[in-house]
Amino acid sequence: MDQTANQLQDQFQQRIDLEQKIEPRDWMPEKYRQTLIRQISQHAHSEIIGMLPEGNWITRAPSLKRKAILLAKVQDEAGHGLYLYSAAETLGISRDEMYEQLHSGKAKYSSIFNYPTLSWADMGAIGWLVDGAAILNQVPLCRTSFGPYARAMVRVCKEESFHQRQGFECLLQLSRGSEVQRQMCQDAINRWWWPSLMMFGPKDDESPNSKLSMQWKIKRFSNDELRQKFVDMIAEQIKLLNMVLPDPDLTWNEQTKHYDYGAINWEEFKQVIQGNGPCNKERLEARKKAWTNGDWVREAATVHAAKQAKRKSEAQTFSAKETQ
Ligand code: BYC
Repeated sequence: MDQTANQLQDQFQQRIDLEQKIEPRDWMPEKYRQTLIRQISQHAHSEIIGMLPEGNWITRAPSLKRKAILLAKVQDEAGHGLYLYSAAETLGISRDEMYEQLHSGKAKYSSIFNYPTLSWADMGAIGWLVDGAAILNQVPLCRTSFGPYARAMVRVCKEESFHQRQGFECLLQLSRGSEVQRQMCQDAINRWWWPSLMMFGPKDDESPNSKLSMQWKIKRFSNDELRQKFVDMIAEQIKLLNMVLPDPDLTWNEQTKHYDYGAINWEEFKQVIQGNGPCNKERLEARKKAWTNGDWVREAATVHAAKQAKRKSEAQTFSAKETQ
């Protein structure tokens, strides 16, 4: 690396250390840009794919109130995807490129959305566990070093907190209901618990991106630190539901002041992120179909924008001539 490049790197790291936000037009190492494009676009894809498992239950919500809540939540997720795609675009990648990466399988999205939603209780479990995990991961991202990502996350987190509360309240109702409802609630918790723990990513010593992401303050906490916070939070909250977590090894450790938990099935995680989870193919097919079906909308919007631009430029030429 020549001296100027070294100086730029040093200045960049100093700015990060001083907690100054990096903005799109600032100098940044190419690897920082690529890491952010990867993480933000994958985060955006997760929001959009994440609409599918819950969207599956909108027509079958048990009451008007529950339907309205679920509709609002799924719409929020579409909004989160859009803020995040916009933040990624400021780094010089187009939205079409990001979609292409998703459709071709090059870009990942969160492993959690490759599991099926089998009962209404899954809507509660997703809200409580999946959004609960998402909040723990995303609140620190409000202070991430890249300005547009940090600002997008502020609004996302406000909405996520409502998502988690509605999920917990949904399960609370079921947990106080009939025996069948209680069983449905426990079954959903059993199925979503371990995949929720996998959302935080591989163990720290097997996380190739963490070192640089922590140095650049893209990530503020490691995967294992956040996972532990999540276990500690949920192990307490579940007591209010009078349900149990499907982990016989879950125990309070008086020395560490944290809950110990059992072994995560990392082979399952690997399979899911390699495309072999229960719903990977179905999820990707649904997105590709939506892209193809939306072709005419994109075409119409492009033609309309070109027409508007032409009219504007003609009007400007006309008024310029008038004033001469
Ligand atoms: N699933 O080096 P690592 C939501 C990949 S949306 C799939 O630790 P990093 C919600 C990782 O990408 C939730 N892949 O990576 C929406 C990397 O592969 P590549 C989404 C995973 O980036 C609707 C490789 O494994 N949240 O909340 O330092 C309804 C090695 O990992 C996963 C975000 O995206 C996974 N779980 O750390 C309800 C938050 N974990 O890319 C809820 C933003 C890891 O090198 N993202 N991989 O090929 C992050 O905070 C970080 O990207 C992660 C991973 C902590 C997820």
